[in-house]
Amino acid sequence: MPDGFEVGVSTAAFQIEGAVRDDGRGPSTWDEFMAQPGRIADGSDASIATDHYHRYREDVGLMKELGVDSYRFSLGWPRIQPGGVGGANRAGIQFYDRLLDELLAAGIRPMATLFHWDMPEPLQHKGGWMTRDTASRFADFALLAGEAFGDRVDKWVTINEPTTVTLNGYALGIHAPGATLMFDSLLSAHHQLLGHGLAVQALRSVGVTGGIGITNVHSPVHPAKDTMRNRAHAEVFDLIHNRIFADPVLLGRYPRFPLLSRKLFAPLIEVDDADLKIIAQPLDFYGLNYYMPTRIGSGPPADDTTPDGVAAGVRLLPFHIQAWPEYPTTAFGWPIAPEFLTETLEDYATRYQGVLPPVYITEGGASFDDVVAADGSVDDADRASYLAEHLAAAFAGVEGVDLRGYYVWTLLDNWEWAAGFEQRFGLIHVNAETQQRTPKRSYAWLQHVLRERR
Ligand code: IFM
Repeated sequence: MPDGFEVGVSTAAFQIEGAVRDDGRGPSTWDEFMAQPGRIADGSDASIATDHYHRYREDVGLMKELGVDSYRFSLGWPRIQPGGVGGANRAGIQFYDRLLDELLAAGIRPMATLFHWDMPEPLQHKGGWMTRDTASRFADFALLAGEAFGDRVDKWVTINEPTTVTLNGYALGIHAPGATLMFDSLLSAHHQLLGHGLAVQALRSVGVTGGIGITNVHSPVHPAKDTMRNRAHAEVFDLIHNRIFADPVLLGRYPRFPLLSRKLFAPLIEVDDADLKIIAQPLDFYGLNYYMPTRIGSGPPADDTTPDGVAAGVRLLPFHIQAWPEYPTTAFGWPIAPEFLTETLEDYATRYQGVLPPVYITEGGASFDDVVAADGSVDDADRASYLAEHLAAAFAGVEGVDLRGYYVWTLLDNWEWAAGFEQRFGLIHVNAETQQRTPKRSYAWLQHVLRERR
């Protein structure tokens, strides 16, 4: 492990906190979505989740025992600003005050994400990220958070994976808000990026002491066949998944769109230059989530399955995502391919040479069908290997990227959005009925690695 390399664990408010009706929290877009029949694979909801809201002390204790340097979590927007406008909900602020103080007392540096997908419902009803005004509302929320926690947060992430929000939430309807706008959803990408830029300005205006960045999820894209058509489709996927989110932030412009698909990208071609200036705020670091590569084939898919769920809209596309039979897969069916973490870093080194701030892998991890033994233990050797291979790739790094850390997704088995409790990514098993936490073998393995380095 390189000297000073930061190892952390990463979570998100809605996936772990529960207590959705406690202490003045308002409903969020996900509260509404998860209540709709058929949206969540196992019919579950996140109203209790892992009850972290009440058990945060125990959870921080487990992180301390694990020996991580930092903890990435998200601030629940509807907990802090229930209606999405106006002043802060005192009880919401107090919860994160307690969490931050507990972390600092445990010697763990806090990384706080402002938006990890739980938007206050009233803002969603006004169109959510399809509405330009939401970007300004988000900046107001950033201001409240900066004022309240700016003296203690070590790193701020404005938005987590705007790609997933646009593609799964607004294009395909797999995630909240369940819209199926296909390419028209690209406006939600622009508004999130604008919200990011305005939030950076807001945090700086209140003088937060921590660094500020954004987190994008990157998937290296490969054509299934080396044909012109296939390469063109892979390029479109690379644009919608990767480049339209990273280029404006790091280069201050949207990528050049291929002539034949320019019409699809119209919402991003017509944007004002002033917006791009706001989006390209100087950053202290850049967050990258890496899970898997994507292989793109030409022609519509044979069925409606995507890596995150089922979406009828994918049949309308002229391309489809193909499997990687040469790699083992996680329980989600995602290929386990650490060499593509290296390729992700190489993509960034090439594309953003000279403008890339220090990088943190803000998420990486895998879901597996863990088996709980009769004595309650979970021998998830597959997760430990996954982490060993991906951490090794991160430690090796690539030239041109100042990689400073890796955050494991995730601390606890949690509520995995549309998959409900079916996909388990945690280092710690959580019994859904008793909420009992049991560290898995992967936890013990990481603990050992972290102890050895000292
Ligand atoms: O659980 C999610 C997280 O909220 C965002 N990144 C991907 C994870 C695994 O799907």
